[in-house]
Amino acid sequence: MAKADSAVVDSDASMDAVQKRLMFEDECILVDEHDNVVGHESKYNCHLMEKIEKENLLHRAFSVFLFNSKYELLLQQRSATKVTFPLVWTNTCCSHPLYRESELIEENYLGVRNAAQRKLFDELGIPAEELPVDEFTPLGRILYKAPSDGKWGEHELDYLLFIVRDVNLRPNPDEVADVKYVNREQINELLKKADAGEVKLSPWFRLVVDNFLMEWWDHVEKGTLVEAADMKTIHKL
Ligand code: DMA
Ligand code: MN
Repeated sequence: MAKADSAVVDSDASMDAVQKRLMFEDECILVDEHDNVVGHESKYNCHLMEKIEKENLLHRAFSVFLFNSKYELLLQQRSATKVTFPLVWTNTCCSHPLYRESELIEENYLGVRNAAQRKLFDELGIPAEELPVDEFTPLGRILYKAPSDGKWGEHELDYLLFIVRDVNLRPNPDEVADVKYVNREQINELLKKADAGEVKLSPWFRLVVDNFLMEWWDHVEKGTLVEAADMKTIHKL
């Protein structure tokens, strides 16, 4: 076995069994920089930094921002067993639409909405009935690359979905270490702590916070989210 291959196998041996299964079962959607579907690839390969760099692999993703009726944002801390970005605090739920018919539907962003509904149940135990797919408002798309550790990272075209809804939570410990609702002041405190190195935030959450979140939060409160949507631009951040 070549040296590089044996290194891959060695570090995979310590990977959490649930996360490892998803790495091979989940088939992500490959896109070009304009979000045209160009193929599919395992979640495992899509997140290997070496492969991302060599083959310029870019995959489609989504990030949900869920607010309650007090307009507080639900954050999650990723579980310690996540392969990428363990224990970082981030927005409500993130994952990938998969290369399957129901999640490839582009009309009305239905594929991404279906994937969001699926993962909000898997990660946070929120029943699908509490999250009708029509209630997600897609606000924009960002394209970013971020290393996690030496081997793993992200290179995604990420759909940002907002939803205002009171829900019942049953977080799945395989995915989520902790959850909390935060208001704007609490987000600002969290940013200060992150800047001081006291907590870790995910890179994509930080990009959304720094570029869009406060303005979009105004729209959440005014009930004017659709006015904030720009689904034409792909923001390269
Ligand atoms: C991937 O999230 C998506 C973004 C926007 C980073 P993830 O690593 O939580 O995916 P999954 O829940 O499928 O492991
Ligand atoms: Mn990803």
